[in-house]
Amino acid sequence: MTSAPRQLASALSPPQVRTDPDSLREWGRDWTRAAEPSPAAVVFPETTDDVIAIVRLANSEGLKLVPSGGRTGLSGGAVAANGEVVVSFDRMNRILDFSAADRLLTCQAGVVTRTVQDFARERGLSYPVDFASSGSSQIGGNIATNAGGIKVIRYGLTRDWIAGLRVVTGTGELLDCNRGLVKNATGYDLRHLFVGSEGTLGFIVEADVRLAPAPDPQTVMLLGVTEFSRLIDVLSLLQNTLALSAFEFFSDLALQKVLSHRELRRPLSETAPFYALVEFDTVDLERATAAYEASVGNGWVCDGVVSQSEGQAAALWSLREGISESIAQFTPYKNDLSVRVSVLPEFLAQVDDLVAQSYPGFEVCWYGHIGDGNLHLNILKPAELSLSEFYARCHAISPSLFELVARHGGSVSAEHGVGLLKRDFIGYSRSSAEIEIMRALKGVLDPNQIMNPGKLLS
Ligand code: 2HG
Ligand code: ZN
Repeated sequence: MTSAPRQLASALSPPQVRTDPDSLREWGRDWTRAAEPSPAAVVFPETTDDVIAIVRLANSEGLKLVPSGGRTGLSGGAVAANGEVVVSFDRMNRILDFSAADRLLTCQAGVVTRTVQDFARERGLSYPVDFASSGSSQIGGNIATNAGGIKVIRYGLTRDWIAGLRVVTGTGELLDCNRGLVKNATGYDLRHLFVGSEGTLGFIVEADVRLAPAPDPQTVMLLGVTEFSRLIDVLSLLQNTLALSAFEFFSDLALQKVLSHRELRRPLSETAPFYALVEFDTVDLERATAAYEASVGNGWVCDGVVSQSEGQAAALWSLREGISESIAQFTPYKNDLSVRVSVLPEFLAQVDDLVAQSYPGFEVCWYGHIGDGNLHLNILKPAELSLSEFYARCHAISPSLFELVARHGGSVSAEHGVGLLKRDFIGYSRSSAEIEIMRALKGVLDPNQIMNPGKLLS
């Protein structure tokens, strides 16, 4: 062992430190394939004191630390490509407390999202933040990126469910932020500073997570939509008619990729250029059916299907949730854009034009959480292009796309975080004054710049 791993092994215990090539490779990266993992070691703290010891050692020995949760990130936030020490939260995976009266659970950062959801359900409650990666993403990573997902229009983002945080700052100090309080008007709410900070200010070690009442029974409807712009008409009509839990969309290309990857049959007898997947309370079924018929009458929708059971609802959801996994083989160049919903019609029309001009010959997969203004635009790599050539061509186009986002007051990373991949583009969504304040805050909480260096801020 070289000196850093040896020092870590003496601060922790030897089995908590790994340096074998397979571990370095596995824990050294997330779902992005942009940079080759090359960490010096992976450490597995088991307690908050372990995390404090690691951060103190890093400060005194000049080690750089990269936090690692479920490694499902899509912006390279958990990539360790420069000899950093990866701090994995896999062994800090316990639910520590539950209070029915407060509707709160307290857990360590490494608890998997699905475990939190199941725990809540078994107690007649729910944790309503949900996404395709719930089975492997960890709560600490969700908080560090303020993860969104598929139910944002009804339930908001991860931030909205975090009632308290314990954080080890970049100086090794333990902060106990907000302690699960509903009301606490005592100055700056540091809890919210750490939500979305991507491990650049400190490591989240424990969270108090708010739980919701169990949801009423839900029905899913899949609609074939005749034109891109009609998605917004269908959204407005349904939103004025029902309380929606989700309004997602995907293009026919995205559907084709899922169908062939999972060997499934088409869900509708008619093929449409776009599909909307809508979830709502089953009690509203009659109103949803009337809205569907009106949409067909207006020529916005050409076909549709409504789930008759939980199994059918899950099968329809899998068409949307399976997209990311199904296109991974094409090493897509990912865009995760958002604008205000009111701006969507104009924004989408302009993105559509730009994409048609800029990516002739490339397959462009559209999908996302259109109900909250979030669009995932994935450009698929043609087999004959090398990865570097493909990335270079996409990078050349990104400034025009991001100009468009900036002109519409949008965000260049709606829910995947900035990490490495969007770092150089953050100026399209944040002013230089804001970026300077972010740097100053980092200087206070991480003066030696040891926490996830190079991510979010350059
Ligand atoms: C989703 O909405 C995820 O499916 C992944 O946020 C998006 O793969 C993507 O670009
Ligand atoms: Zn998404």
